[in-house]
Amino acid sequence: MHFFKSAAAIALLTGACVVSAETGEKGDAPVTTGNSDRIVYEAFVTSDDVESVRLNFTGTEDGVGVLVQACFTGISSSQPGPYPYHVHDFVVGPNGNCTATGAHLDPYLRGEVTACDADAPETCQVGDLSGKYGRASEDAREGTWCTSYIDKYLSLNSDDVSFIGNDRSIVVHNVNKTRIACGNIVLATDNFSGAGAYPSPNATSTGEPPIATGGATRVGASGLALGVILGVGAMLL
Ligand SMILES: *[C@@H]1O[C@H](CO)[C@@H](O)[C@H](O)[C@H]1NC(C)=O
Ligand SMILES: *[C@@H]1O[C@H](CO)[C@@H](O)[C@H](O)[C@H]1NC(C)=O
Ligand SMILES: *[C@@H]1O[C@H](CO)[C@@H](O)[C@H](O)[C@H]1NC(C)=O
Ligand SMILES: *[C@@H]1O[C@H](CO)[C@@H](O)[C@H](O)[C@H]1NC(C)=O
Ligand SMILES: *[C@@H]1O[C@H](CO)[C@@H](O)[C@H](O)[C@H]1NC(C)=O
Ligand SMILES: [Cu+2]
Repeated sequence: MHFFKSAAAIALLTGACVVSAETGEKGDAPVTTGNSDRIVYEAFVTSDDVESVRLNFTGTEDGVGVLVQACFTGISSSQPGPYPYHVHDFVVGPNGNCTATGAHLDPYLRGEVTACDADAPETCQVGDLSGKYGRASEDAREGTWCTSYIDKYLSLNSDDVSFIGNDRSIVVHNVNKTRIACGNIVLATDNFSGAGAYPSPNATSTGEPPIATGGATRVGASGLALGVILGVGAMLL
């Protein structure tokens, strides 16, 4: 990470060609809309090495993007940071198996060979939260370290390929990318019509999301399965 940043900085200073952002095979991630601020998803992540990581995903007043609030507490000093964390494709496996969560949420098939350029977040994998907004600090060892930001590419609408609810998870890694804890993203509050029923009339992204008709979850899952196949290497991260 630091290497890439330094390289880019040096390139800028010398007027040389800057490491460019990598656009997904299906284009950059479009800005999402229709994310109601009355919908909240949350994730609770814990393991032997991680006391707790809590994340909230809330819609916004204008419906653009998703507010992410995250607090990391009590990470074992045996795990070196700073800590990457991402939205992964699948739920946590039996016995808390983090490998079963698959790769990062990457519906636009951007891959991760080229590191995320935080200055061009639309080009990053949608689920690469730490790539876009920074890894969690080692301050989370002794106490609690929190962060919050609005990500314009996550979606709270089940018919969007960047939907983070149902069947997705959060994985926290150590600095070497080893998965040290994981937890599922679940619906916490839906103040429209009762749990489980989302307003979905105009829940599409701007731009041209590659959404087919049919069950949103299945469409998302098959698109993501393709992403996993294309990026088997990613499974190891
Ligand atoms: C998530 O939201 C709940 C309810 O608003 C709040 O109590 C909690 O502190 C939030 N968690 C984080 C990590 O922001
Ligand atoms: C964890 O999940 C992966 C992928 O699903 C699987 O290959 C592996 O055998 C599982 N490990 C354990 C200990 O269950
Ligand atoms: C992380 O990687 C460094 C060097 O790359 C190594 O010295 C260290 O033991 C690794 N730590 C863990 C917890 O894997
Ligand atoms: C649901 O929305 C109503 C009206 O906006 C509000 O009065 C109520 O407090 C909300 N309930 C929850 C649980 O957010
Ligand atoms: C969403 O749908 C409502 C009612 O169908 C409509 O009034 C509103 O303009 C739509 N919003 C967008 C962004 O399309
Ligand atoms: Cu990850």
